[in-house]
Amino acid sequence: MRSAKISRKTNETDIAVEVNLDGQGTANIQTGIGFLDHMLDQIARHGLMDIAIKAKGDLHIDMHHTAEDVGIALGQAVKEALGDKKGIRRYASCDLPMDEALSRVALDISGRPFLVWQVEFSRDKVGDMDTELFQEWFQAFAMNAGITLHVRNEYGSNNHHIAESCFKALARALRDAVEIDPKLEGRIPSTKALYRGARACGYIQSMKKNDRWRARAGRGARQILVVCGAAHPSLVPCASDVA
Ligand SMILES: [Mn+2]
Repeated sequence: MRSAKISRKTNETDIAVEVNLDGQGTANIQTGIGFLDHMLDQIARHGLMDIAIKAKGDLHIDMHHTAEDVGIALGQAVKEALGDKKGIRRYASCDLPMDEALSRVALDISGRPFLVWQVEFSRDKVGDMDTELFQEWFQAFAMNAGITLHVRNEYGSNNHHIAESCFKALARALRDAVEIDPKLEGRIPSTKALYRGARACGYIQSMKKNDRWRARAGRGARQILVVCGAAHPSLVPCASDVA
């Protein structure tokens, strides 16, 4: 089971997070910010992961530290639960409608954190939460989960719907990207990892990239990284020791 527990305490917040990526969508979330709880519930429910969060933050100042630090801690928990990322689908996207609003998330569980945020709000607050904090939350989550994350609201007028459709789209895309792909048979979906693995086994002695990928196989190679004319190399079966 892919799960993790994170405890994170600073002068501003004290947060405990538990995540089970292979859960049922059970949420037990108390951040002290009602609307944020409602959003994180969506991630559990529509991401089909179990999430428990208890956060005590300096809400007497404002919601900034709590929203950001909950994003950090949940991101860290997801990253830890993913472990070596063996067998995951890695890429996913979701167009998610909510009444008049449509939001889109595309993500890559890449280990290269990045956030593209193209979402605008017409009000300062939704419920008790400052709308500017949604970007802070997504930024903190992407940086700490190690995810390349693009979020875009295509259209919509109701600010509650705009925010919620972003969180639900993230949930659905995460659910697909962390899913184990049976076709991968436990491999890490990265040519870099394939190359390192093959090299460690002595299957590959050297590899060059010029106008195309070429590799020289070591003794006893069953698979080799090539392939002619491809933008990226991949492992293919190999009968001889040179390809
Ligand atoms: Mn709602």
